[in-house]
Amino acid sequence: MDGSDMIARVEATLSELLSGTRPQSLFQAMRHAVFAGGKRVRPRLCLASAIAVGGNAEDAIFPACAIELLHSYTLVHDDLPSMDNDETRRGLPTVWRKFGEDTAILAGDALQSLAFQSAARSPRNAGAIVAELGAAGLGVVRGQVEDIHGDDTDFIYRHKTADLFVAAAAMGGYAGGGSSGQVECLRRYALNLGLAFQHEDDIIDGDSPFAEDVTRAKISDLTAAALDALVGLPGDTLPLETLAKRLVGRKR
Ligand code: GRG
Repeated sequence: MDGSDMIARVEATLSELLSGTRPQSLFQAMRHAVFAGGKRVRPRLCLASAIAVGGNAEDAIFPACAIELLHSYTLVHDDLPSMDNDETRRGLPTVWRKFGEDTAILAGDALQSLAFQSAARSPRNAGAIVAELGAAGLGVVRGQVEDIHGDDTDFIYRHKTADLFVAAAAMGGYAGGGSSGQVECLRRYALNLGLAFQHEDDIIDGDSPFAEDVTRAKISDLTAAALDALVGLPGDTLPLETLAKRLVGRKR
């Protein structure tokens, strides 16, 4: 099965996980959050990490869905009036704008719970995968609080953005049956890629805290460090290499 087939499997599994009907507004809000055109970066990272340790991407489908569900919850809550107060995301009304603030809070909560249910259904190493997801969930909140109330850019990027990348890769590594040393290599890859991704996001949004040439140099160094971390992994690392190259220089 190639990469697009595997992402189609993730989409189908997400649909199944989100197929609840009652209360209708809750599930509509959750589906709006998950099926509104996200790039699926974290699930791709998770599946490709299972392959990089010599495992099977199929075993990483539930973890891949789990990390996308957690990511979706963070976006729903980040858009709320009490946080970023955003009215649109991906060219569509945000969940709170379309379904109300109360439903958006609850839809985010429910997406997070569903993420843990999905992680627990991993056919291999479910306990480690659930723990990894929990660490990322705490990490992203630490990053968000620092973003709202502090000013440590390194801390914010490390936790608000890179923690979910690190968890996606580690979860894929565990699902693929990787050793702890191999999972460490995946974490190093994902940390550097996550930081590069955030710097690229700043350029796309035009709000980089550094001059553009400084940011470009950082992205280049971080991408090189990410690729370097893959050396020695026992499986096919091409999907992770391709992902890194695509994310750097992307348009959205
Ligand atoms: C509310 C706990 C909590 C956390 C919010 C996700 C987040 C933290 C804030 C959103 C704003 C932001 C710039 C986050 C950094 C990570 C990032 C660039 C998220 C967007 O990820 P993409 O580009 O989104 O993968 P798509 O739309 O493709 O799913």
